[in-house]
Amino acid sequence: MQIVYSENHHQHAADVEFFRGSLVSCYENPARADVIASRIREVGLGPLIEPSDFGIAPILRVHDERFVEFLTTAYHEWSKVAGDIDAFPHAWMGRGLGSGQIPIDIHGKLGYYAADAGTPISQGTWPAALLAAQIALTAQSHVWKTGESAFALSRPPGHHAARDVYGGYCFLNQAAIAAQAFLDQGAKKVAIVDVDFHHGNGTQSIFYDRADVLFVSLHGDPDFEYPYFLGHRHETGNGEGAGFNLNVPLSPGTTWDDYQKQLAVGLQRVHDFAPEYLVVSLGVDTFEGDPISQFRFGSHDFVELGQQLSKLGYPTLFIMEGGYAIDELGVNVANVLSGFES
Ligand code: FKS
Ligand code: ZN
Repeated sequence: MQIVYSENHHQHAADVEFFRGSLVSCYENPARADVIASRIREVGLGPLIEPSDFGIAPILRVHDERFVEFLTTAYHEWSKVAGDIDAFPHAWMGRGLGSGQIPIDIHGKLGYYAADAGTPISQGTWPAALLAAQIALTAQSHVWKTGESAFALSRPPGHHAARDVYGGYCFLNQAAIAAQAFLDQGAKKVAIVDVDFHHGNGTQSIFYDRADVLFVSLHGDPDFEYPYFLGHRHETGNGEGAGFNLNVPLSPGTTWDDYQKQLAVGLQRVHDFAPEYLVVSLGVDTFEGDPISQFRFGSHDFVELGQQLSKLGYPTLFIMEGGYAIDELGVNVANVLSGFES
C-alpha cells in the first residue's frame, strides 16, 4: 500500500486545549503522526512517499473561499493583538443571534468560523492543514491512477471541518476533498465510511444534500459525546441526498463484538450503493485505552476492522483522523492496514 507522509506536520503544534475546565497538553500533537510513521516503517507496510502539490483549487471544491482566506491569515491577525500564543475564540453567535455578517475583528472572526474552544490555531497550523490536504490528494491520485489502495498519513485531522467551519482539531476536511477529487476526475459514486469514535459532522454536512457521495458513520452517541449536535440516527440526508447518509450512534463501552454487527450493516449499505471508490476516515480512538473516548476495542480488533473493510473489494483511500493513546497508536493504525492487506 502506498503511504503518503511528510514530517512537516510538525508545524502544527499547539500548546494546550481546554479539558474539563482546565488547560491540558494537546491530545492532537505531532508525536501522533511520528509513532504511526515509525510503526509503518517497522512492519514494512509500504513505501512512504512525500506529497505533491495540487494547489488550492481542489480544496475550494469543498471549502468556502473566505473561510480558507481566514485560515491563511488567522494566526497572523491574532498574534498582532495577542502575541505569540495559540489562537482561541471566546464568543459565538448562539442560535438566532447572528445576522450572518462576518466580523472584521479577529476575535469575532474566530467565533464566526469555529465550532468549539477545543481547536487552537498555532503559528504553523495553516501550512500543516494545507499539507494534510495535499497528502490526501496525493494518496487520492495514486488510488485513481493505479486502482490500488493508499493511506494519507496526515495531521491535523479533517472530519469535523465543514464548508466554512473548523473545530474538533480539524481545519480542512481531507476525506471530503479527496472524495470530491474522485468525482471531479470522473467517478460517479464514492462512499465514505467513518470509523473514528467521533461523528464526522463536517463530512456529513458537506455531502448531506447529495446522492453521489454515501456517508456512513459509526460513532459515540452524540447525546453524550462530541460533536454533540449532529450524528443521530434520524439524519438520513436531504433532498437528492435523502437516503445517502447513515449514522450508527453507539453506547459508551461498545466492544468490537457489538460494533462489528453494526459495521456489517453499514458495509452492506455501501455494497448496495456500489461506489467506484471507498474513502475511510480512519480514527483509532475506538481503542479501549483512548484517553478521550469510550469504546473498548483491543489492538487485535483493528486487524479485523481492516479485514472487514477490504472484503468490500474497492480501491480504498484511508485518511488519518483521531486516536490519542500514544503508546498503542502506531500498532492500532498499522493493524488496520495490515488487516486490510491480508
Ligand atoms: C476536550 C476534548 C474533546 C473534542 C474531540 C475532538 C475529536 C477529534 C477527532 C478527530 F478525528 F477529528 F481528530 N474535544 N478538549 O478524533 O474526531
Ligand atoms: Zn475522534
